[in-house]
Amino acid sequence: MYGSAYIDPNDKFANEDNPELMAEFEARIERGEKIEPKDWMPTEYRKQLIRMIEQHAHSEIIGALPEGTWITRAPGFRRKLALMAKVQDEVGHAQLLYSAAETLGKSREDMINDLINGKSKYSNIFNYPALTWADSAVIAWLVDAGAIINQVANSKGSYGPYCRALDRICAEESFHLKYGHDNVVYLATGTKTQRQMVQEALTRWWPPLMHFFGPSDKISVHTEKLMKWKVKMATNDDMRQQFLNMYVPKIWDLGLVIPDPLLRKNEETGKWDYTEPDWEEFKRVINGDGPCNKERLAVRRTAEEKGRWVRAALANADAQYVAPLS
Ligand code: BYC
Repeated sequence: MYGSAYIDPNDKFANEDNPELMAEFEARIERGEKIEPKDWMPTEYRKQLIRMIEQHAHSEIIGALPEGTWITRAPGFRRKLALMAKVQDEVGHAQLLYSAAETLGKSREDMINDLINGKSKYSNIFNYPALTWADSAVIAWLVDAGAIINQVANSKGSYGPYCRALDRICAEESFHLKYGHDNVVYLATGTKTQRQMVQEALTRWWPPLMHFFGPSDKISVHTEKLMKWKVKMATNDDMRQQFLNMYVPKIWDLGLVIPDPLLRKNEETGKWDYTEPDWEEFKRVINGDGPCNKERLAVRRTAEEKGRWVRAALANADAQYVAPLS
């Protein structure tokens, strides 16, 4: 139904682990070479990449939903156009990432099924509602900022198709960031009601933003292996620190209050001190029990069902097929 991957996942050679091949593979990574789809790679590297790229792709299509609900209610035509373009970009990012994951041997159909059946994860942050226009502004500024920090780092990684997709995504995200910043500045320098609205949105999104970079390094499961293979180029805590370093001063400049009484730059360590995020809430949300998980997956299931005839028509799977009129 979907375009299929060109690599054969049943190819024994492609999946078999072998010490000599492993040594050469690790030497290539050490030299900073890119691994390409038809190159030998260890099974675990392939599995980890599929897991991470697939989750990233799901995050992009699910991530289009909270902001997407504001397209019809955007304040003014220019903002509506800009938001439509942004949401369309996010869905395009998912397409790039699904294609990158397919090169590793998992079909797009399997990935989508795993998403809608709740087997695959996607970013915690999109399981919260965008209650006001200011929420969409905070997402576009700060969630995209967090995403850029993660993606710029990982675009220097070892798997060619993922790195090339990230390069292209980052170029588009940098426009999203400017769009989001412009919206937040407008509200933060506006009327009392507008300032209050953006403050409330920031207060709502701060805890999920702190979760966005993943669990602290002390409890992260995959970081060590992924960094060894240069799939991940910075730890979760390093990315969180980089985000705080770049964006806390900008948020404070706007007169906004970050809802964390412990947040401050520690002059001795050169790092930001902050309240430890609630990792129990994080676990609940990423395992399907956040405020909007059910709603988000229901939308994807509906899209999947309603889009079936389009994919069938495109694949020319059934020449007799007649599209429903309503
Ligand atoms: N949310 O060992 P760890 C966007 C899971 S979209 C959910 O540290 P890892 C945008 C993790 O999967 C871009 N789950 O994991 C779109 C693992 O569980 P499993 C979003 C998370 O992989 C529209 C477990 O926790 N960015 O920006 O080493 C509009 C242990 O974690 C999260 C990406 O997807 C999370 N936040 O590192 C606007 C980036 N964090 O799989 C904006 C790609 C952790 O063992 N992903 N988990 O069951 C990554 O870079 C890495 O996967 C992470 C986590 C840094 C997120």
